[in-house]
Amino acid sequence: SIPEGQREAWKKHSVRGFTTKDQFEDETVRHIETTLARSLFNCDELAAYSGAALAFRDRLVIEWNKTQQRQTFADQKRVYYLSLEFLMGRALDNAMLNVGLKDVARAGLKDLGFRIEDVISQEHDAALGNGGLGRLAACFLDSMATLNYPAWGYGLRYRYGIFKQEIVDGYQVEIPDYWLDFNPWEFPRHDITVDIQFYGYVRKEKDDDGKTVAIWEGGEIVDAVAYDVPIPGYGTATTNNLRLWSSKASKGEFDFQKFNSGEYEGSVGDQQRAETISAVLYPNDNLERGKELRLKQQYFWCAASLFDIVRRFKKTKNPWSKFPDMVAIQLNDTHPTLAIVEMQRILVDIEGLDWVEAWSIVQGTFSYANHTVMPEALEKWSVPLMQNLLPRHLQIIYEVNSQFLQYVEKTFPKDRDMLRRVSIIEESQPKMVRMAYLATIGSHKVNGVAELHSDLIKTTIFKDFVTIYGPDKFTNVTNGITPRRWLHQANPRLSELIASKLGGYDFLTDLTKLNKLEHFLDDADFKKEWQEIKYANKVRLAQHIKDTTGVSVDPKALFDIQVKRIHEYKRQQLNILGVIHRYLTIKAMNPEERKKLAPRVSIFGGKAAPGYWMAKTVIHLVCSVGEVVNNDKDVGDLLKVIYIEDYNVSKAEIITPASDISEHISTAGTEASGTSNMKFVLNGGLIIGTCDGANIEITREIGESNIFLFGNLAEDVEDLRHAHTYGDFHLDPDLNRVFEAIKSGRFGDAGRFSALCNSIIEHGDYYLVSDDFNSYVKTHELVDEAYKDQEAWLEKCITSVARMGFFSSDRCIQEYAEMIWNVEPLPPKE
Ligand code: GL9
Repeated sequence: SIPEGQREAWKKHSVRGFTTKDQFEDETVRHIETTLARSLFNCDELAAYSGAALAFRDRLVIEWNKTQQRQTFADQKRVYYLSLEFLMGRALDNAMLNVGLKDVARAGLKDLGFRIEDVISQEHDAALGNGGLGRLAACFLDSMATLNYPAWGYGLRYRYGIFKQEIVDGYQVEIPDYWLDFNPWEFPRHDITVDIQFYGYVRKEKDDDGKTVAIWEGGEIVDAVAYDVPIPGYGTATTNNLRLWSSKASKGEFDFQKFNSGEYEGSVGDQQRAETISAVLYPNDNLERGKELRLKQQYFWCAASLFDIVRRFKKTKNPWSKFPDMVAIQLNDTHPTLAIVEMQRILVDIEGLDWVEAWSIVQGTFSYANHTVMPEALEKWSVPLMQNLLPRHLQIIYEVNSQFLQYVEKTFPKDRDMLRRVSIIEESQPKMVRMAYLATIGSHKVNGVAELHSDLIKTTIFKDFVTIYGPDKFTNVTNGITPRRWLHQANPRLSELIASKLGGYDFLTDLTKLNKLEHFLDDADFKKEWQEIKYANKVRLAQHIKDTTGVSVDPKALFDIQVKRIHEYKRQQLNILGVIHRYLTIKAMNPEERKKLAPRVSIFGGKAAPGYWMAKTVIHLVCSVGEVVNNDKDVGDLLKVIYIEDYNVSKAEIITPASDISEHISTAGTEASGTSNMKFVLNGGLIIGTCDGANIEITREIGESNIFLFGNLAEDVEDLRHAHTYGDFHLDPDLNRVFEAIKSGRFGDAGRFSALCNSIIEHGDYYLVSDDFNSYVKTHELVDEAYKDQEAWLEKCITSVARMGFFSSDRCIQEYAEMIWNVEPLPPKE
């Protein structure tokens, strides 16, 4: 650091960042003119965005540096959140709001000739995630910073995020998302590079004390380079760090031999192979495919993060036994489970601790959140694959397993089959490593993400582990969402209206304060304004629909929205089959009957994994039905069917505030939590949903009369499926009518939809579409009825918002901090 004598000079010149409109304009124009080399003659909206982003970035960096210093000197426990996905969305709007300078920026940009909305919308979403799991990680980062927790995120810096979706002739087409052209929010740290080893072999050797040590040699080395992203808290100076690793050919490895001998292409090829590791986000949601490159990604990221965490710990000069008192590592699903093995390897092979001591440090450090019980999503890696890529790690896994099984055998000598059931190694052909078991054994706490889900994991996938460890190792932390992005940023007018009634914006950091809104249920002006805001949000969405699809929808109609990844268990097929039923019903009505109907707009959105044919068929069916219905003169505005292309975080910010009702209709027991259900209700929309995931707790909080629940319960699903398999299956008659219409070619070539129809009619209806169809249709009739009474509807919406306090990710993070991580906040000095 700088010697005492020169520090005054530093302090004098130290950057402070703007606070006034004038200073904001100074900084923005300076960046446009010098950093970007543009002028007032060629400054378009993108350049204005870039300039404003750089001005805000400067401000963030100042507080970021201070926060990092404070956290280093504080010598207290930190949290590391390991996630393969961070679905951040846009950063500028969020930064403006979190540092409290959006109004300053709006006025400044206006002076410079720009509308702030146009500038903000220039930004490319940071889309390093698939869906709920990645967005949860992003909400958690916001809450951890807002609550002043010393917390870092660790992830991968994918060159390509989730693909962009285009709908061409009613089919999904995937376009690569190259998003790094201009990204002012990341800081490359070329000095922070970690060597990551793959392949090779393990040699055993006796050390000086005669102890056998394992030495992992050979193979190849790839460099992990750190890229840091500042994460500003709301209403606090705390600015945490998200560190993303990028892969690069190691300097040592770059083949100069080839290079010099004229094999230029070969040497560039090596370079590219290394860079492939962090090149692309796997686009699957709730599905594992077991590709070697994916395992490479996982190890690359875990090893780099662990090296970084250990290096930081070692600087504190604490003994190893203190590691769990200084470090909490949270695993977002099983994707980072190799971090457990890597930690054990570092402690035993490199630091020379004995096995048992090392393992207790590991268990004290890690905790694991499970996000799904669906069998096809549970990670398993083939033993031969792991043997080849990570030979030493596989040995460690076998050793962990052997000690665990010895313990189980001793403790439960009567249950011989238990060993087979709980073994980390599945005795299949080839053998497989069960990552969820490894994560459970290596952690001190395991949690589910909503009450039902946390109960389910204890009775299904982890049943034996509850017997082995006792129930206390397993707990629940119900998911949450950040009210900063999902209310204040997405719905600024509603946020402002609420603030005007509650006397300020305190509810944004203590969401339970919303409950005071119930006092205003008789306030006519308040209600009128509430309704106007909802209408304006619908007008905005209608405009977006018009601009992108060419279809006009009436903002006065009931907007019925289902936006999320397309998956059979989420049952978009139930929704569209219900829409067809509605269409057939309208067609069969006389004009008098039609007049009594409440007009509807059925809105769908979401990406299908590129290899998931059934999901793609659902998209095609929705588009095909839209094509017919939207052009049917008999129907007019009574029904419109819309597919919104390329659903992502920034689209969600437009869509969520515009719903009257949203659909969360998964087969009971399949959706671990869902988080968009929370977002929609927080924005004054009602829900039609099944008794699944967080819907159940939402119902408990807002009251049964404020939600439209339908369908079979989780506890009955198994029996129903069993019945189907043994021939006890009766296709719902209304649903049969819908299938007849599809088969008759009314929505285009029926052959395209036969697999989808047959999965329900002939192949066991695994997701119980037919079993729930009648109750679904009936419940939609209740929705229609309820919507006719606008006054009562509005009351339901306001009451629901007032009772949503529980679903803030702040509450959720506090539960993790207190029950699982045992970390304290570190607020900035005033
Ligand atoms: C998910 C669950 O399916 C959701 O119900 C849950 O809300 C989120 C967050 O806990 O996690 N698990 C999962 O694999 N995905 C989820 O959304 N899918 C991805 O986003 C990859």
